[in-house]
Amino acid sequence: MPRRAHPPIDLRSDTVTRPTRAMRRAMAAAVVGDDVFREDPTVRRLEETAATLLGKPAALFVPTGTMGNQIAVNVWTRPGQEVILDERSHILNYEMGTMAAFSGVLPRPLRAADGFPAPEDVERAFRPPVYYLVRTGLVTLENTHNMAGGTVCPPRQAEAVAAVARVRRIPTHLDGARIFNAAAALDLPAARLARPFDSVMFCLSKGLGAPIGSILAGPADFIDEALRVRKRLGGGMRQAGVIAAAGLVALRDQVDRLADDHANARRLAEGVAAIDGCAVDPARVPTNIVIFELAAAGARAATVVTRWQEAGVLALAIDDRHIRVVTHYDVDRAGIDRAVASLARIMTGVTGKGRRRRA
Ligand code: TLP
Repeated sequence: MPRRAHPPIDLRSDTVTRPTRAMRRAMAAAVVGDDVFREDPTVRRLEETAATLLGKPAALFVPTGTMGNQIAVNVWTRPGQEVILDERSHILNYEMGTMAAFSGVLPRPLRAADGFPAPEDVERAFRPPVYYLVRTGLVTLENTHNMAGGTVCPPRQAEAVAAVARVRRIPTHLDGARIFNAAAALDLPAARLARPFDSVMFCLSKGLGAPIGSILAGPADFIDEALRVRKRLGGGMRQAGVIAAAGLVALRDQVDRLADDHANARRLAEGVAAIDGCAVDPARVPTNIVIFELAAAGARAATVVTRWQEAGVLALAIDDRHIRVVTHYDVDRAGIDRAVASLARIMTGVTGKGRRRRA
């Protein structure tokens, strides 16, 4: 096997980031206690910091984004109710049917081009108040929207969706796994994007680079109940300060550099758009996720991903024609350029095309 000049360029997800040196130092030095007794000072400090950043009264540290979302679904709903969400949302597609299995609720998926249902569509999805019809228990939005390509919800649209729910006293939850990416793209505080929603989840373990952990934030009585549900799910952790310490560093050091990941994603999209047989509109890449289409006849995503991997670049085939790449702080601009150059060579092999089009 020839030795590779560079380590692999891992663009499968921003979850692959490894803790920074500052995070490892903070983890080693963390003051800890038993968090099931709520005695871990580092966890409590992280929860307070996160609540403040999101403009919510309280917050809870949870092991994963999935658990944070599913706790919210469980606390807000009753079995037999419907949850209104986008048809490509993470809660519906990538959380293993937990809303049905654990909370006994039905999804009510809506279609939306950018991943954000219009307030009129949400309004239409509410059933008339007739006793024998199913009731809506929760409305959720995802921002940024992963499978729509890291799209950012216009704040007015989020406010309008939350407003139609509020009129009917239906709670709202934001899957804000990448809310800080949305905030960076809009140059607004995350609290502004969280404001319309009763509860919000965000991940420390994605672009912010912490090794483990997410935050669920909302009203104090909601978080009291969320604490019980977290324990029920087996998410009560003990000396969790060792990981919360990394989360605190993530919030201190990593938020302001997310814009670099966005610039790299745009650069990657521009490079990919210039390759024959690949299609993506770089103007529609606002954050760190690029989903491009294989437009050339005969090109299959799985084949291209395998060849790219052989060349040292990791990406995800999301269906037969689409490939997702995600930028993060472990891949710099030079890595992005190498990834694009290698894709151009592969596309030449796959389609006989692949030459870079002249601008
Ligand atoms: N997303 C992961 C995969 O599960 C797809 C990724 O690589 O993007 N909400 C959103 C919008 C997410 O993108 C994810 C993870 C989650 C929730 C769940 O977070 P975890 O993986 O911590 O359970």
